[in-house]
Amino acid sequence: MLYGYIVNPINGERIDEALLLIMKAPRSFTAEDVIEFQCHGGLVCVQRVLELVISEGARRALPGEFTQRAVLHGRLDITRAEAISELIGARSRRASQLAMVGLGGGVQKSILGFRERLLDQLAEIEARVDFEENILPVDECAIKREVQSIVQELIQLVVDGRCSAIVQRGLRIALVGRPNVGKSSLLNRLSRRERAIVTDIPGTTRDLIETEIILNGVPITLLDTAGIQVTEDKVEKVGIERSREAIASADAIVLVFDLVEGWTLADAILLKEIPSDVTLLIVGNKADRYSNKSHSPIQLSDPLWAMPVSAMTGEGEASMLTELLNRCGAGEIQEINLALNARQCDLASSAASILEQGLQTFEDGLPIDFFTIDLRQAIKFLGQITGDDISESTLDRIFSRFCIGK
Ligand SMILES: Nc1nc2c(ncn2[C@@H]2O[C@H](COP(=O)(O)OP(=O)(O)OP(=O)(O)O)[C@@H](O)[C@H]2O)c(=O)[nH]1
Ligand SMILES: [Mg+2]
Repeated sequence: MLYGYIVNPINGERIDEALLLIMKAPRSFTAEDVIEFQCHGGLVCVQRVLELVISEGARRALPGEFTQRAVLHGRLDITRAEAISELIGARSRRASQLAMVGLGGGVQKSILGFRERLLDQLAEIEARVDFEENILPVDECAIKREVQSIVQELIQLVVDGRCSAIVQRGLRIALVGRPNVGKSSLLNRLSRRERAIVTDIPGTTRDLIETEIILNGVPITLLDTAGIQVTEDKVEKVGIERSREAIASADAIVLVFDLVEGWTLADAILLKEIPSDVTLLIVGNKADRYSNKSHSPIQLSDPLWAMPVSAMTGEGEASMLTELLNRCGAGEIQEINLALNARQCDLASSAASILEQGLQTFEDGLPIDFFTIDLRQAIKFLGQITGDDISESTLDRIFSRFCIGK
């Protein structure tokens, strides 16, 4: 490590006092020769040093270029490289823990394991095809059993992966309901701070209020909306329009109503406005003033159920959140210990379906060497997960999602 000044060679101006770190190949992140300037962190300083090195012939790195170079030089496999991007993008501890498993080679190891097992089956069949006379006939049942179990394990991995995508991506959840039912109070309770104004005047919230919370490791953007009602107030009207936009953009809607007033016609009309494809939870608020003290779901009408909760006392909060996360498909996240990303899930799923299709060979009584075609294809899909069998365009697509300088 060298110490000195960064000097503009044209006019001799000292731009910064800095350290220069020299990393010789292959002992650097990219496995190439690398030098790193460590200058003072201020914006102007860094910018001026950057301009200077660029004017002297260096260029800015492309998004993900460092990691891509590390992969091309064999320092990292593709699953570890993807984990770096996931680690940087992690919005919750749980997301970063899952990314660390990938970075430690967890995804690679697991996929290579499946690949080995399939290669074993392939070798088993092909040995028979090549040296038919000298070996015992192939144990079709054993092969079938092993492949069936691989299919099941791959499917489980895909299910876990799709579920853990929620940890990475997060959810947008909108609190929707008539005025004064306690949406803002609920937002304040869930975010553990006085984020939104609460009054007993209907129409208090007029703008969309967003807050970030983390529930069971799932990053959630919670939206408080203006209570929807018929109004002549110009500002409130705009607020209600925004509520409708929030309904359209959310992953899940919590429809809040007032338990003391009961489920009214106006609530039912509002319910009709919610698109049928969005995850919905109906919540009856002000349970502290409701006679029935049990926290079990309340039947409104067949098939509508509501979770009782009190934004004031917090009763019913835990059951409501568990129900909400379950409905969003995020209930099992704590049990997952390996998280495939979307690209990896697609390939694992393709491998599983081609194997399933191949198993039909046995049912149809076709010669077993037909099955080797599917086996080879499945092995190829798995190879694409770890990058052993990956095209340049796929590589470019993966790295283009990285941030610059990583
Ligand atoms: N007893 C009781 N009162 C509550 C509860 N939640 C909210 N309130 C009261 O209900 C009134 C309305 O609460 P807000 O949170 O402002 O209701 P809102 O749905 O955001 O209303 P708008 O913004 O006008 O649409 C306030 O007086 C709150 O104190 C609750 O769980 N129990
Ligand atoms: Mg409000």
